[in-house]
Amino acid sequence: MSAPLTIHYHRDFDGMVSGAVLAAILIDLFNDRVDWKSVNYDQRRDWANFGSGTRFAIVDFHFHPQAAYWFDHHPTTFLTPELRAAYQPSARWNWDETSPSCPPLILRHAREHWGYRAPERFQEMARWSDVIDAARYESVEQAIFGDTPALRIARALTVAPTPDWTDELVGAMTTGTLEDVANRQDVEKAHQRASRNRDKALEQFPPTVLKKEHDVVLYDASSSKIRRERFAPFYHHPDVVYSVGVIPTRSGYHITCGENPWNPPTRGLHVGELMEKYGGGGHKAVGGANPSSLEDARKIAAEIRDALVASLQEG
Ligand SMILES: [Mn+2]
Repeated sequence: MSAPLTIHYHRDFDGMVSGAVLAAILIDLFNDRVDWKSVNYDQRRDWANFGSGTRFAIVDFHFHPQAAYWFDHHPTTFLTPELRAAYQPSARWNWDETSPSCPPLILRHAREHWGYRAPERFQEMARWSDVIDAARYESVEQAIFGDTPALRIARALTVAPTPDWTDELVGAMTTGTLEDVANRQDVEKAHQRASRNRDKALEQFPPTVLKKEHDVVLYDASSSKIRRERFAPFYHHPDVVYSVGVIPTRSGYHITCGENPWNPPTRGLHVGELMEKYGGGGHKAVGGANPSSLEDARKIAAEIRDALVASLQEG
């Protein structure tokens, strides 16, 4: 019998569902022995030796040529051109950067290559993965206050009590529904704590606003005392088209800029390309940069705000 397979999954909602779905499929169809463990960005540093001497799979994370199974949807999945060249779609590998999240492509692959029929609970998890990973919420209220089981779990993840907590939840997802997982006492407790953080963040946002004019809101939330809620700018200012802000990171400051998903620009700039001018990047709708000082971050955020206003006025 072959060695057990470890599924390394990205530690977020769609990564966890990906891990659970692949584990259940491999157990179901191939009677494989599997376990699972989250992978994080620090592990990219020695990527060539990742998993060395073990049998492993990777889901919702960077391509690795030794992976027995690999599935991802991130456009940035290949760390080098050599790794890009080493990838070919196969019976065990698939990459689809058009997929809003990773689980649907695993389910599709399993159906097409292995004749797998996914139970409704996995289809439900895949649908919510798309909503959460691609921020396809119906409204800003749903993004912030939505309390379906998937959204409760996703919010609970923001206050994970230990790094391996997600491994336990992935295990629960292999056998239960989203509702079963969301109703666990530890998830409920984390969700309550995360909801209190959210309420605090919403309360703290208004005084950070520096300027709100011409459909763009500019804010400075660089103080480490300010809690962050990703969509707070659009909750308080649903009429704006863009938000630009400065926020703290573990080691410095970050400029974050994005379209309002519920009031997007009719034309508008490519935010990621705008950020590239400042050493950052991103997609059309959202991007960021990490200037070297707070002073630079503030100056650049104001410049970006001006560029967005100008682009909207060109209309
Ligand atoms: Mn992910």
